[in-house]
Amino acid sequence: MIVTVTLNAAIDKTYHLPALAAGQVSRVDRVYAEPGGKGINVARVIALQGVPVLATGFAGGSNGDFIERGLARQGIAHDFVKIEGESRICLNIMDQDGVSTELLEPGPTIAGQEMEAMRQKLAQLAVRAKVVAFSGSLPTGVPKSFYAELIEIAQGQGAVVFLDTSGEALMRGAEAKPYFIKPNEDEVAQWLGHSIEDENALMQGLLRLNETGIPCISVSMGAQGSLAAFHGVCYRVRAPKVDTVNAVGCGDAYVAGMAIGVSQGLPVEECLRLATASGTANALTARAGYVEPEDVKRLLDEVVVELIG
Ligand code: TA6
Repeated sequence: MIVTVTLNAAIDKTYHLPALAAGQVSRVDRVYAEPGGKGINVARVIALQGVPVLATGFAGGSNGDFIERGLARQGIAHDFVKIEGESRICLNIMDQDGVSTELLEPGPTIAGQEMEAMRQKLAQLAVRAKVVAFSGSLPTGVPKSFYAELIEIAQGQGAVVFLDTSGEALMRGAEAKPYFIKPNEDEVAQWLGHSIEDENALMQGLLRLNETGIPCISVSMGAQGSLAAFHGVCYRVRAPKVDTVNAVGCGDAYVAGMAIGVSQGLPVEECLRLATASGTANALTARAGYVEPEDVKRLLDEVVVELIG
């Protein structure tokens, strides 16, 4: 089983409208409301590909109820720590030209005993998990070191750990040496302590990070694909060209594909192929964190994985 952890779960609302004009009334044509937040998106994309998954994290209030009911309706197993606060709403406003504006709420304040409940729940769930994937921002009140703590708990139970977050939560979480991370170029530069001039410098930087004890690192190049350093070997991965309908959640779908590949013990190239095909398939649907499994299968053959050093 794969377990996904979303500490800052959300209702992801997507508003499709002709144009967003600041300071004016805009009428919305279509609304999608889904259980969301990065880890929940990861769980959905895994479930859609028929692989056993369980979503955990913090959920509270009527938004938390909506998230849990939505997951049940979508057939996704879940076991959240119930919190006093209200889970957040994340809004994606898409205009007719496909330009997306995201408004992400900070999320509820988490109390000390709720964090303790999370530590205990994770210890129970991680025993049964091959992969535990932590994704997304930390809600208010949660220390930046919390991911590192949870990673150590999951690793202590024998799970392979993924961490997809940003900024200080990533820097601190990475100290616990997760198996897979997905930083952006700026975060890699911050780690290395110098700017990155070109692809070769990025590649050398990722290899140095491998040496610090993080075996698998992917840096997204957007629609072009990604650059990855896995176990001291670098790969350039070219994504198939598609007409993007909604790019929100592509990174989460990439993590989902990678988690499936790693949990099934696929070779590195196949993991990168599945991750990229899943990320690209997400771009083809109007919903965030969603894929049609046939799209993933079809796109697999179109992903190009090159060994570059
Ligand atoms: O990756 C897209 C997305 O997952 C949205 O679905 C939205 O919920 C958001 O990211 C949350 O990101 P955050 O980093 O705040 O957890």
